[in-house]
Amino acid sequence: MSTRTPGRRKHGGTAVKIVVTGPFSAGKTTLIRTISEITVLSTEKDITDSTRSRKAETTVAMDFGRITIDRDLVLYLFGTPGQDRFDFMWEILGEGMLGYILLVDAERQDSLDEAVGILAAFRKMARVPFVVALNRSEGVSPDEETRVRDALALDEDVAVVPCDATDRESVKAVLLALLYSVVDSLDATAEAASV
Ligand SMILES: Nc1nc2c(ncn2[C@@H]2O[C@H](COP(=O)(O)OP(=O)(O)O)[C@@H](O)[C@H]2O)c(=O)[nH]1
Ligand SMILES: [Mg+2]
Repeated sequence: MSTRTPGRRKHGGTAVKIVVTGPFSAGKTTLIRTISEITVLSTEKDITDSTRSRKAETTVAMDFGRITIDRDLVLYLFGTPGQDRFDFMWEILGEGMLGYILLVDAERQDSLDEAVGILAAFRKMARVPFVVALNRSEGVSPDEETRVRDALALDEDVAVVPCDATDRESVKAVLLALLYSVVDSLDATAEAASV
């Protein structure tokens, strides 16, 4: 029994779930496709309504991808649909997540506006760490960061990071920022428990 399919948890490693959420057309599907080592399972559907002009298809239910960090840790990435009529999927996808990435299109104000409601729903749903990734941004200027922090009413400990969803290294940096936040929150919990 030595031949094995990679990804099965033979060594008892941990598989964790990370959700990628954000407004319509922020780049969620692209981000997951860029980083996933398996072909991303997307349930895309032709758009027939007025949003058609922005792109030809949209994710109606979810995207699913996987990245192996090492033998002991595998991340499963779930991308949420971005349109209101699929809100009911958020709770299903958010169940048991370790943390989430809120992806926003830095070039569009309406993307940030839409992100406010999505973040409110996610915060209500689960108190887990998250990072805000600004897609299509060349670095985050202090002004830009302040604008995003104010709009989303972010705590100081929430990271705001630049992102190019088409670039593997950039997507890795976003995932790392999230993993650091997770570790920080575990440390904080351990500290609170020890006093
Ligand atoms: N130039 C550029 N285009 C992007 C980037 N991310 C996404 N796109 C494009 O923007 C459109 C929407 O991206 P998609 O991943 O479908 O967004 P989603 O609705 O959040 O899943 C697609 O045509 C992508 O190819 C990026 O970082 N840079
Ligand atoms: Mg999508």
